[in-house]
Amino acid sequence: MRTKNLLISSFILTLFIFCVNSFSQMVTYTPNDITWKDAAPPLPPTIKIAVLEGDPSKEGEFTLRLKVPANWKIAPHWHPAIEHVTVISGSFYIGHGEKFDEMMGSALPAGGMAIMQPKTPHFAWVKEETIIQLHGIGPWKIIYVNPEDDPANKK
Ligand SMILES: [Cu+2]
Repeated sequence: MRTKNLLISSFILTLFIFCVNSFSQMVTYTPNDITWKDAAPPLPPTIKIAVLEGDPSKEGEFTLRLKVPANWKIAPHWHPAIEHVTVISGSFYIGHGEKFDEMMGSALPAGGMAIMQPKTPHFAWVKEETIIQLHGIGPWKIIYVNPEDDPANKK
């Protein structure tokens, strides 16, 4: 009887571990599952953020989405690690360089993508509300070319 109970409890435990592992091995989101929060520096507070995978402030893979309001722009900056930007909705305008210049940028429509190698200076802007997805390897940081552009330095 004791052996039978032990067998049943170890079976239940195995099933439980299997279920927990299955959940962490596959995560799915529908657009309605995504919870938006106000962004914090180094992002301006007008942006909404949703972290889908990992913790961008820590080491390791992360995936996040940013909902950017119409007529927003970000000053020239770079990231310490590779960054992948995928446009989910709207249009994202992005340019390469240390000076903000709309003539030096190009539009990425929904479905478009940009890949920035570490320390590549770039700037971006939108005309309509736009959602982008960023994925890369943390810790994710924004280093502004001009530190006064960093929302963390503004009072
Ligand atoms: Cu960037």
